[in-house]
Amino acid sequence: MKDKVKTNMKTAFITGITGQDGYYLTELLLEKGYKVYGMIRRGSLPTTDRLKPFFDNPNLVLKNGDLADSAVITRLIGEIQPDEIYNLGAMSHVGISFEIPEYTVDVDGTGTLRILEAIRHNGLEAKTKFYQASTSELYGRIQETPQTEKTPFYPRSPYGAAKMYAYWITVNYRESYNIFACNGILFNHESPMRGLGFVTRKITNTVVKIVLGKETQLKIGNLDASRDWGYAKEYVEGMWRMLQVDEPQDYVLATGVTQTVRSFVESAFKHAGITIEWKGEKGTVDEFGICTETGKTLVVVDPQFFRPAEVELLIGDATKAKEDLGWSPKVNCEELVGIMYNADLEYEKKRG
Ligand code: NAP
Ligand code: G4F
Repeated sequence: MKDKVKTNMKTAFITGITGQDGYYLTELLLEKGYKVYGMIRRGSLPTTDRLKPFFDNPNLVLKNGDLADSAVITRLIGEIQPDEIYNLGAMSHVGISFEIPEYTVDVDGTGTLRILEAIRHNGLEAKTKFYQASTSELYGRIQETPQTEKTPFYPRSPYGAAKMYAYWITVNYRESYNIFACNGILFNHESPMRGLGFVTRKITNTVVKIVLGKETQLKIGNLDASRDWGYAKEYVEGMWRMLQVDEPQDYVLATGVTQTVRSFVESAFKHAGITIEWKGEKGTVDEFGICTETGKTLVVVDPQFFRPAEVELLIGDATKAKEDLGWSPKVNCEELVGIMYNADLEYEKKRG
């Protein structure tokens, strides 16, 4: 019986396992009884902090590698012979992609090709299912609202352009070699596991630090950008479902509701019992936010966070995922702010 369980155990290979989505996907797949192999990069400090809760689980195996290294990817996929590959690894910061564009296309674009070629090289076309972490950044300067799987792409950053290559090479390998390969076109999804460089986590973490007296101000970029923000834990369930259906297809995952950065800021301060009033000229570097009770300036606009080209508005339509996969998100943005704020409060109190 024990052997039978082992034989039926599915094997997944995850790139980007140390990131936000890697954490939640690992949790989900281990709960489902998968053997999970994750590719990690060597850093001067450990990169595996998020995965600590799973360190004792014998079904999690971590292997060194990099999306820039085809030899390692080909070897690992040959050794592991995975049933499912989730390609979450990426230089995922849109703003930073303007500073390191060539590296971004190598990892986010060519890195995807390296995995698809490794599937072919190892003769795994009929066995291994492939998930590509595509993004709403593909829509960039949006061509219609809301955005669906059929909306034309118009990326606005080196990151978006690199992910556009990854999107199409995934479609191409599905059509050319009959690989079960899907793109999940995921709109922004956040959580307490979100990196501190992304706007939502930066906001909840800084607001908590202001409350605890560790910081005095939130320095922010474009307050009027609008995003369709969902909860990451729910989105990894959608990734998994994409690989469980009969036909490989591309799916949008989104909440269908959009909010400005400005309203996210107001909402995070509201959780701290602080009401923000905006002063100065709206939408300029002269705008700032004060606490209505104390008159203190708590939010300032800092142009270092502006981008050479901006994606102003994203709002997704996930009807196809609802109909085919039975996937629909439950946590709304207000609840998400609460989840992140409370987690940051615990985190910052522990750090002292
Ligand atoms: P994240 O937290 O920034 O994690 C990125 C992961 O990629 C980390 O594990 C990172 O490893 C790894 N990575 C970076 N460069 C690599 C390289 N050269 N080789 C191998 N691995 C590398 O991102 P996330 O939010 O979890 O997002 C997961 C994926 O979904 C990314 O591809 C992202 O572009 C895409 N996506 C995210 C969202 C979102 O809203 N979160 C929406 C749409 C699409 P280290 O820990 O070593 O840096
Ligand atoms: O949180 P962000 O950096 O996320 P962005 O650019 O939307 O990208 C994220 O979502 C994509 C899905 O659409 C993923 F593909 C990508 O990997 C990443 O996870 O910025 C959100 C908005 C932008 O308009 C940005 O200009 O917030 C604006 N913003 C304003 N002030 C800021 C800041 N962004 C950051 N990171 N830091 C600021 O201080």
